[in-house]
Amino acid sequence: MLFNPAAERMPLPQLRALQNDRLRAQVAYVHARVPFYQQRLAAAGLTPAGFRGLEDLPKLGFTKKTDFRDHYPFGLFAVPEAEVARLHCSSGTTGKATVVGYTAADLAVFAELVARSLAAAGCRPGMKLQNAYGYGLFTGGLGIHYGAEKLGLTVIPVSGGSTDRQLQLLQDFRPEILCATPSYAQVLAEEIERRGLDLGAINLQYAVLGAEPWTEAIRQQVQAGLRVAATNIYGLSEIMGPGVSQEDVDERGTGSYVWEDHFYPEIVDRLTGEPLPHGAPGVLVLSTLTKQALPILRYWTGDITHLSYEHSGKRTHVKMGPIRGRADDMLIIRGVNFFPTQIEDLLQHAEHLSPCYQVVATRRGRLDEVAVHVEVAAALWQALGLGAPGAAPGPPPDALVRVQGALAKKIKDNIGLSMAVHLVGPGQLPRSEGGKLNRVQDLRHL
Ligand code: ADP
Ligand code: K
Repeated sequence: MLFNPAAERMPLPQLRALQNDRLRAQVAYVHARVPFYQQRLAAAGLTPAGFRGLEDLPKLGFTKKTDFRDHYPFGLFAVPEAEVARLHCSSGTTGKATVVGYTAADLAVFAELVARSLAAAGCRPGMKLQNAYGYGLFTGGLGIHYGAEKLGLTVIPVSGGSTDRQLQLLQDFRPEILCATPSYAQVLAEEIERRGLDLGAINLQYAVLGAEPWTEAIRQQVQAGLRVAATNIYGLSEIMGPGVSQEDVDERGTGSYVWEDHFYPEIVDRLTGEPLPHGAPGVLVLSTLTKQALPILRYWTGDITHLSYEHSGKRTHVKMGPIRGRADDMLIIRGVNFFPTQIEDLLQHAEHLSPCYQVVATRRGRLDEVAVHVEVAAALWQALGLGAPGAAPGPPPDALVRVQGALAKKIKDNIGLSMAVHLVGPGQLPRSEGGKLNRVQDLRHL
């Protein structure tokens, strides 16, 4: 189902014309209202009257997270405080929270784009949605909430965490849809299995997962464990919140539609900042086209992905690939660029291992070392008669040594780095407590 077919299927020439009109208006608007952008435009030799549109956009520098911090809390806002209908903060994965604001009209667009996203995920009016995204300053909870209402869903605003309650509500209220971080959806799937709950008593059909990077390995685990079709929702507070892009349930694995009538995406080189052609991986840079309270031009998301129209299906808008990590998440180990999610890709095809892992980077002398901790699949653990997963380990059985060696070799062959592989029992690694899970510890610079 398309929530807004006229917008979602707009022919490309018309979409481009709309973007140009909206961008020119947004540039004139920030020039008149936001000193920060007035200076930026002047520094780039641009005037609102002379600004031609998309073709002039790369002349502007980037807006970065530090710009939000330098203008904390409301310095980048384009409207008087009294016109701000709501404030949110980013969840602060990378330092001090940044403050964002919305007018009533911004909130209406936010709700519409989340409604579009949920419709693309398979949700239809009349269904119930259990919202396990965190409510509060984080944009996830309320962002999903109002979009779900706009689509005509019944919202169960449970927020993140409280696994007992989540499972109870899934059984008692029988929602068709779950919204959660992928790592928390994994936790719910595992708990259902561990407690031996009957999947028949749970009515889920769709899971809409986002707020942190995830991969096909996790998709498979969640889809099997919750018996759902799981799609990706992407967004960030600085631009809006969840619903900047969304994967279609029938086109899973081919990327997420960026709602191009409201956001203009570019991919740039992470070192030079130069725009890259479609298909090339780089940093996603987003410009808002219709924001009132906090219009942002060329926001450096730090997220690494690529764009492509090749896989367009039901809609004309561009698709972005999965986030391969953040530019600032990338580890450079002994000169090799490495995203921890590459480990996840390998685990997808590793027999006898679960997709629960942790990567720890340390430095011995001048040499970077990486240790990968992975959970053994419960089936193998039991078959080997290894007992309680947390018990003091005896000498590992040959079967485990072989599994460990196979993964170490795979890592070396595919990533080009030798890493120490440590296998642990099922359930031994940290789990999401309802929010984001950090699978990477970089201890090299402590
Ligand atoms: P923070 O930067 O503090 O996490 P937000 O809470 O606004 O701020 O989160 C936005 C970021 O979360 C994005 O820039 C991206 O790194 C990550 N993110 C959000 N959705 C996804 C997703 N579907 N896949 C991968 N990463 C995502
Ligand atoms: K996030």
